[in-house]
Amino acid sequence: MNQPALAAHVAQAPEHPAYVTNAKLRRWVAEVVRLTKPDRIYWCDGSKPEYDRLCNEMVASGMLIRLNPEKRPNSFLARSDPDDVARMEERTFVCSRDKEDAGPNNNWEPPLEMKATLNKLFDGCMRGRTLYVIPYSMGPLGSHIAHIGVELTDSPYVVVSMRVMTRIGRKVLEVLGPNGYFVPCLHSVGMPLAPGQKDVPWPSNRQHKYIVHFPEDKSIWSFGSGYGGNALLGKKCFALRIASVMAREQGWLAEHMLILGIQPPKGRKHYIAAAFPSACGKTNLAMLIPPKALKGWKVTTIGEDIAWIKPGKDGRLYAINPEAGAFGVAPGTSDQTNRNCMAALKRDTIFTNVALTPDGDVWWEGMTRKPPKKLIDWQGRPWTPDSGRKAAHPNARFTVHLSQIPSLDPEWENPDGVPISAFLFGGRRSTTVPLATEAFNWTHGVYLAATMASETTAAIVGKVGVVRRDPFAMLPFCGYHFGDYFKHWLNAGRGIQHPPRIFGVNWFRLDKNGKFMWPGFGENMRVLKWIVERCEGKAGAGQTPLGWMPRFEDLDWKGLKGMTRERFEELMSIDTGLWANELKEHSELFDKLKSRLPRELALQREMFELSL
Ligand code: O2Y
Ligand code: MN
Repeated sequence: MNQPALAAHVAQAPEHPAYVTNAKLRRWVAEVVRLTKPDRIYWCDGSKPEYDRLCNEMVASGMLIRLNPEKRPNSFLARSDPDDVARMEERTFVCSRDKEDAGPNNNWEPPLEMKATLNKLFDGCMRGRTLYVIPYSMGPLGSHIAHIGVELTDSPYVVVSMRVMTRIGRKVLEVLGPNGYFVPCLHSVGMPLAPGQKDVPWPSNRQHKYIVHFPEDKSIWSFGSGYGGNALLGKKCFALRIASVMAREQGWLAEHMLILGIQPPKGRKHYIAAAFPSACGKTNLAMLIPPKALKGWKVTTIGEDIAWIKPGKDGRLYAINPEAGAFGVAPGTSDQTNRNCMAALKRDTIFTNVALTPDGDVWWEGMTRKPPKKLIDWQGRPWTPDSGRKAAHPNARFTVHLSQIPSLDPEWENPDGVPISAFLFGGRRSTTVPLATEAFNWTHGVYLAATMASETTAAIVGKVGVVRRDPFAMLPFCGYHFGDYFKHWLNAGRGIQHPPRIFGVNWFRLDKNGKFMWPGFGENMRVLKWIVERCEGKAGAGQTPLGWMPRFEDLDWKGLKGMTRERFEELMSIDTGLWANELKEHSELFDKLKSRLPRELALQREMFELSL
């Protein structure tokens, strides 16, 4: 029986299903039950009936709204607390024993003090609720690149989301076995219920929020938020912050990268892993549809957010997507910007903080040119186009299984991963940074990635349009000192026989009139084609102080109107004044990291300065 009710606040170990053979897991669950004092404990088996039952329970409790089954079969809308709408970087901590190990890129508190704070907050925090045990695998079950985590949570929304985003349940425990290693991930919305107290649709703790990582223990504690990256602990917390620490210790890479396949009309398929900060259109790039004029070129999707990359026996790097679903930003997604994604969202999708149409469907800004005449907004209030506010929250999300994406690559679950031909690094830069560059060599590529930056958008909390240095798009996600992380990357390239080539891109440069100079979306295929051809030694490039750059004649312009040689040259131009300022900012970044900055990168900066 997989559903024993737990007598409230028992002091002894709770019952567990017979198939739970891992003694460490049983002990840890018992310990957490004693601390958090849930009314019930439930071991998730990961089945579809379990998913359906939990969704129905949430519909009954008001946490989910079932969408019109004729418009969006098996799909739901959740409305979060207005205070709980995004990842909270200022409440995210990496608590290594030595502060220096966490680096200036992380919030830090001494681990013992943090554990004392958390123990107080977690004491009795699940009263009146169910503790769900979610065994999950990041990566295909049993893959040598995959790792197992177990999340304990009091949120059924987290359970159903984890079933979409990862592989969960009994099958994971079979792989774990009696002695297997797992990352313990403890999560609570931080809102216990007194006997008879009515629950709210989105429980969370308005006063205390903590998303905490202990890199030496490899454990995660998250309190107070039920949203996204704060609560689905397999994603940013495990697959990036903790995994980046594991990767450094074990000689692999855990990266904030999409993985896509590019099939030329003739010849072999290439896989590219690409890092972009949040709000740079990563999901759109991962599901790109090439322009018809580039006949025969195809793009396939392996992942749209995270890559785990390990060296293969043949001297190449191999990547898996550790996730099984996408938790993507809804606003801006449309048939024009991402037709594959819109097709994926037609059914079996959990939407969070989007608007509801009168006929029980969803809508968000950018989905259609004209908004519907009437909606219910993300906070449940009546909305019309002249309300003067957004109908969907700018960080509204969809949670969808990757198998629903039409462009999914047949190799997406290959336990050995796919071989990576190139790494791509990009940011949202309205000035300064040209459309495309190729690094001269691995060290130069690491410099390019270490110094990348992006402008903030409305989807990121804080000021809009501010340039933020975001090395490797890992600023909020690297679980240790960035100086050590750069060193690890330098070593990763040296240790392999066939390192991927490294490229930088910027789709977002504006002209003097504030208009995008590059059409973006499917047209990005022209740059991807050049990258693949560079990997095959077929495409030309010009040498510049920034690296190798495509000249007008190096890109395929078939079918694209309006890109003249002059316009292209403006798009590729290097303004030495702006680059002098850029180099100053590189120095400022390196100064912050100087105690652990690899010398090679400081030298690279000096050489760059001389070449400008
Ligand atoms: O706001 C959140 O909780 C989600 S953040 C996120 C989600 C999916 C993919 N990427 C990101 C990100 O911030 O990079
Ligand atoms: Mn991301």
